Amino acid sequence: MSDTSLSRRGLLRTGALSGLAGGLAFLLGRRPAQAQEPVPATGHGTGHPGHSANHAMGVVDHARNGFTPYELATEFDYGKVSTLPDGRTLREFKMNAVDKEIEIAPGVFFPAWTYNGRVPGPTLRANEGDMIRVHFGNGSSHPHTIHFHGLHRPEMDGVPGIGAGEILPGQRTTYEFEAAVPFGFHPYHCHALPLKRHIHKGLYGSWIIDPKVGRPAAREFVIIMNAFDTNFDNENEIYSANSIAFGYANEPLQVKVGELVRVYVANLTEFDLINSFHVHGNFFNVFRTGTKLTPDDYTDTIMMCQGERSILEMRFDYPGKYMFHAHQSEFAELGWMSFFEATEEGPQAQTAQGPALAYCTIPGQGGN
Ligand SMILES: [Cu+2]
Repeated sequence: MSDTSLSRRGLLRTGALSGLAGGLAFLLGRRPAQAQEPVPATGHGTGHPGHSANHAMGVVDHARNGFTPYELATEFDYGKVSTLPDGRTLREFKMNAVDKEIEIAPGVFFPAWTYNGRVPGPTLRANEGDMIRVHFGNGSSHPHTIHFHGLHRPEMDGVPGIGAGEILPGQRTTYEFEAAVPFGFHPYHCHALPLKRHIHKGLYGSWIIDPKVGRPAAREFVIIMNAFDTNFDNENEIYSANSIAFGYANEPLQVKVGELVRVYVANLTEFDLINSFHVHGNFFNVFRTGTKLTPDDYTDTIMMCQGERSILEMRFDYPGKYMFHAHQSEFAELGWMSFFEATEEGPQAQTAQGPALAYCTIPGQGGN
């Protein structure tokens, strides 16, 4: 490979990528907000390349991507809702595979395959027991499928050779699930071959099945841990929470001090065996796969294989910024580094981060 290609080792060694260097500068070089005793100059911490307090060394063009990091974390697609003759709720979703170049770090473009033009794909949401129809059209240049984790008939599994099998470019199919079960947090992804390439190119997302009894109202975020092999050497160069390197370091996820925060975390990283989620200054309850209403653990770090997921619940007791990141330090340095920011007043509707509330009660469910 040439010296000028974007290699993982090269990035780690030189910090040559301005956006990543900028992100790191932001993380390493920012000054504490409150006054502190001056530290005598020793030479340490000065003159290091990349240790500038200025993190505006490049920004991702979210408008060009067609989505913002905040939207990826907080938008839910409840589908088109109707009532079946037997009284059950039917939710219909539209999913299209689209080839689309996305900017994953300032100036770093990735030729993605997407569901509905975004990576990760839309977060679909239903209530336990709803009938689900997903109308899938392949507007991409390669055969694709959607394979949903959940309970369903084999012919609706979205794998090659069974049921509709691979959907060719220009073709359509409908995946129908007689009941959204089990409640929890589940991934979906393309299962066309070669599988690792189809997943890695961006064809994945998640769906939430809310339990019939509901969950306590909370501020909710979806975090898909993913990564990008930008030079196609089967090794990732960029890591992220929801595709944008340092996306939530530059624009922290806003929460209100003391409120319940629920984070749906899944690992869809290809090429690496595991990924992990670690929060600073806090601990969370872990609901593995979200399929029970009692927590499985109380910790500050979880690790996941590809396809694993958990629902995390926590509260932030003090105002300020709380780092969260992969506890594989190398992943963190290559983009999977983020912040929650807790304030007494909570997110304000007029901020760039949109509406103040993102509570979980959904149309068709009691409490809304
Ligand atoms: Cu595919």
